[in-house]
Amino acid sequence: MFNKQTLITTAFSLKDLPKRNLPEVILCGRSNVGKSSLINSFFNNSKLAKTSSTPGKTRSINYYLIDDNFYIVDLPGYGYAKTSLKERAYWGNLMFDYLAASKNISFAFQLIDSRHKPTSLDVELKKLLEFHSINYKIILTKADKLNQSELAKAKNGIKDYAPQLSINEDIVLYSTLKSTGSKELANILKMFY
Ligand SMILES: Nc1nc2c(ncn2[C@@H]2O[C@H](COP(=O)(O)OP(=O)(O)OP(=O)(O)O)[C@@H](O)[C@H]2O)c(=O)[nH]1
Ligand SMILES: [Mg+2]
Repeated sequence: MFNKQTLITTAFSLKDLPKRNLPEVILCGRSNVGKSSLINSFFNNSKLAKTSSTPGKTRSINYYLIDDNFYIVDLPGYGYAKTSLKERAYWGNLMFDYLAASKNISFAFQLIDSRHKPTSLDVELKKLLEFHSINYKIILTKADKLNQSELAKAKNGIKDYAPQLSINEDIVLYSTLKSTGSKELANILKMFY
């Protein structure tokens, strides 16, 4: 399981999406939250996804084929203050159209920085996932930056954000530095084997 990872497609528009029908697991969340870093850390492959301390690194929809079983889809981040209005509109439309068009989205992870409250854009995206009946879990990233009681508080905060989620099963703490959360993630992704 999780042996081979290949960047298959870098799509800037919907016509570039892969034609092959495989389950898609999408990673979405604000710019800089750690989507691309999570891919590298989970698959222990630091050269797989491009990451940056400057928000807005991932501009395209990037498909990683995992073994020959499913795609992990790294989506461009949202909410970066310096993004131009034009780019924001581009992101919104791309995301909106992608979520509506792709029939293969099997699961979504919404990543939220464990130190910050969900933003209004997080809420919008979550509503979009719910509108399309996409099952999702929340990943609280950068868990190494908080202590145990702060992490417990962060998890509880998500209960207000998405009350239907179970604290123990649907909210995963993740850290690329401590590899917190890898086991939980593997447990979810093994459904594609
Ligand atoms: N301390 C710590 N830093 C992290 C962690 N995950 C990511 N980072 C840092 O956060 C920054 C942003 O990471 P990216 O993975 O590029 O973020 P992204 O969500 O892909 O951002 P966009 O591509 O702009 O949407 C980088 O400087 C990472 O090193 C983590 O678990 N712990
Ligand atoms: Mg990225």
